[in-house]
Amino acid sequence: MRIEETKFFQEYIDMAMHGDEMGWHERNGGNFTYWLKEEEVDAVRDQLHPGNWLPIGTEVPKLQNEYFLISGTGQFFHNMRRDPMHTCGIIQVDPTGTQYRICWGLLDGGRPTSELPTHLMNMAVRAVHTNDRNRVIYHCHCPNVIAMTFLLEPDADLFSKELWESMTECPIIFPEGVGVVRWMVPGGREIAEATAACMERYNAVIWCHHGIFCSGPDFDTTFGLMHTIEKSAEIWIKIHSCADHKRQTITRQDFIRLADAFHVTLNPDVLKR
Ligand code: 2HA
Ligand code: ZN
Repeated sequence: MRIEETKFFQEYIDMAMHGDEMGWHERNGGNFTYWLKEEEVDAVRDQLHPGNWLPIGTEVPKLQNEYFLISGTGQFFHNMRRDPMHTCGIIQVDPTGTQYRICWGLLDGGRPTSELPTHLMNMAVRAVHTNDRNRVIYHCHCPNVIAMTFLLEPDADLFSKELWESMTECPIIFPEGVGVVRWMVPGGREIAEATAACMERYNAVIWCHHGIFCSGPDFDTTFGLMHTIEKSAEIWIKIHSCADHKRQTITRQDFIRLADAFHVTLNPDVLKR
C-alpha cells in the first residue's frame, strides 16, 4: 500500500488539516510528529529510501532505530493534504539516538521541523511514562492560550487551576494539569530540555507567548486535548474581557466531587492552589 493511503498517514493529514481549519497554523506555524508502529513500518518499508545521517541536535537513545512521520521546517500545514511529499516526511533515528535520516518525503531539500529536538525529546519522555503507548506530539499556535500567558504568572499550578475552572470537563480530561515554560528562544536544545522536563508530569506544555505542545496515544486524543485546553482558554479570556473578577466559579470542593464521580486523581498541587 502507498504511504499516502495508509490509515496512520490519512489520520495524520486529517488532524493537520483540522488544526489548520481551527486557525492554529498561520503561515508555517506549528509542527507535528507521529511515531510509527513496527507493523506500520513493515507495511511501507519498500517505499523508504534512507538519505544521509544528519544531527538531531540532542540525544534520544530511547528512540534508537525508530521511524517518525514529521512536518517539514518552513512548510505550511495548509498545504499538507495537497502536497504531502514536500510538507512532511518519514525519518529514522540512528542507533545512537543522536542522528536522523530522511527516508520518505521532504522532497527538494526539505528538512524536519526546527523543533525536531523538542519533538523527539518529548516523544522519548512520554514513551517512558506510557510504556511506549504515547505516539503523537503536536505543536500549534492557539491564540487564547497565548493570550492567557500575557495575563497570568507562568506557573503550572496557576494555569492548570484557571483552565480547570473555566470548563467543567477540563479536570477530567487533564487531571494532571498543564506545564508552563517561560518565554525562550524556540528551535533549540534549551527549550527542548525545558519542555521535556515538563512532559515528565504533563501531557500538555504551554510555551509562553508562543503556543502549546500536546502529546497522546493517538491523533484524536492529542487533538482533543489541544482543543479542550484552547477552548477553556477562550472562555477564560471572555470572562476576563467582561469583568475584572469571576462572580462565582467551580470550587475546590466541586473539583473533589468531580474527581470522585469520574474516578480521576487530580493533581494535588493544583487543588491546593
Ligand atoms: O514555525 O511553530 O515553533 C514553526 C514553529 C516553531
Ligand atoms: Zn511554534
